[in-house]
Amino acid sequence: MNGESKKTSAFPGFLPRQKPTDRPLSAAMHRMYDMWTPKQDIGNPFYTTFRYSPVTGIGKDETELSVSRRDPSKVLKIGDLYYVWYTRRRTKYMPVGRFNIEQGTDEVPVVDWDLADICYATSRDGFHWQEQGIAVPRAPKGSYGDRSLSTPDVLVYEGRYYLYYQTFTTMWRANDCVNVSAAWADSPDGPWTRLDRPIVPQGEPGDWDSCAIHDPYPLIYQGKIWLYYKASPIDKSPGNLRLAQGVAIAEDPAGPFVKSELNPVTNSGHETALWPYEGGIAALLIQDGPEKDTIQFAPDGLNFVPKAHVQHSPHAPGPFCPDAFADTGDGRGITWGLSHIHPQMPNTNKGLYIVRFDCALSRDADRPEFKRSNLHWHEPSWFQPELRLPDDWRKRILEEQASLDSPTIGV
Ligand code: AAL
Repeated sequence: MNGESKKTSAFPGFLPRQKPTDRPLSAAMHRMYDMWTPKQDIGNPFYTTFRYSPVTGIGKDETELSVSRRDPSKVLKIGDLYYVWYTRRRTKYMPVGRFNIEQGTDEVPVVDWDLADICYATSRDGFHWQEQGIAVPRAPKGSYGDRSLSTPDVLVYEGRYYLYYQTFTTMWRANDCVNVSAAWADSPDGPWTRLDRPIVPQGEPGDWDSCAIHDPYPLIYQGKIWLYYKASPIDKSPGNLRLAQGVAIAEDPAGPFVKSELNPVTNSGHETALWPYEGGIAALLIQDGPEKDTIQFAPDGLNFVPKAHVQHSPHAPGPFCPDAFADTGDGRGITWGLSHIHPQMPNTNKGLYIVRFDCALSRDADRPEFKRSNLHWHEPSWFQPELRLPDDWRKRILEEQASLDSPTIGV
């Protein structure tokens, strides 16, 4: 080349489908191919936006009582009817808060999911629901599960229905320490028989799941019952693992459930929704941890990798997932479900309520309108209480600023 250096041409505007090998690539462009997809959000089957709708029957409740409906299960369709199970609390008093446990009584809840039962509702269209009442009530006073049952999810196995839920005895426990038990029925309308014992027990002191076993989420996968759950350790020192997800596997819905030795299988997430996808399992991780607000995929149900970032994810999503128990090895994905939201401030005493979300995570539905990125939020979102800078922070920031903000160097 007679000493002339050959200048690489600029990167093409049209992203090549294959990773270019004839030019240097930045770390970001390597990731574009190795981790994400050159088809970008619009062509990424794991990317979606979410749209929300109010629902009737189990949505916002205007009664005088302090009412909460939250943590919806997966939605099942049985004949023409959709079914959902959820935590319902109806108390005369509002929760006193997790720092006032000693103020909790048989009538005064400590947290929003205290003094609750497992309720269910049915619908013909997924928007209009009829509450059918309590499916599984708390156990009689003095027995296991007498304080609160919450955060259910549902399994159908060999023609029987199983509900798994957090089971609080005597009193709501500090740090939400709790284990999971179950009930079964021959019909989705019950009657339910409670198995009044821990089905997924807490780990040993020192283990990552020694305090809370939360958010049980059963699927049938590879011929067995896979029960995913979120957990946390007793020791809450900074630096300790918080809110990761594990899985326990059983051949019988009543257990024994054997915890995977790979647990935890996620490092993030909160009330994670999961669904069979192709030959593996997809998961929507929200709210907590370094990989919050991502959709992940594990080809073996265990080794999850982020596949898309999402925004404004549904909280505690319970998707309609017709093949959750089919174990076809060819999971189709999801298009909608139910989730919960906090009512508008300052109406917090009302507890949470259920809404519907729609999305585009199904291999069978083409929904380009859900594939937009570059979303813009309007005033009410920016200045809602969780985002607006509180007055006392502002005061401290102004004080700090006086010493922190040295003059711009070089002017
Ligand atoms: C939720 C869930 C569990 C917790 C509480 C009710 O976000 O993680 O269900 O116990 O909060």
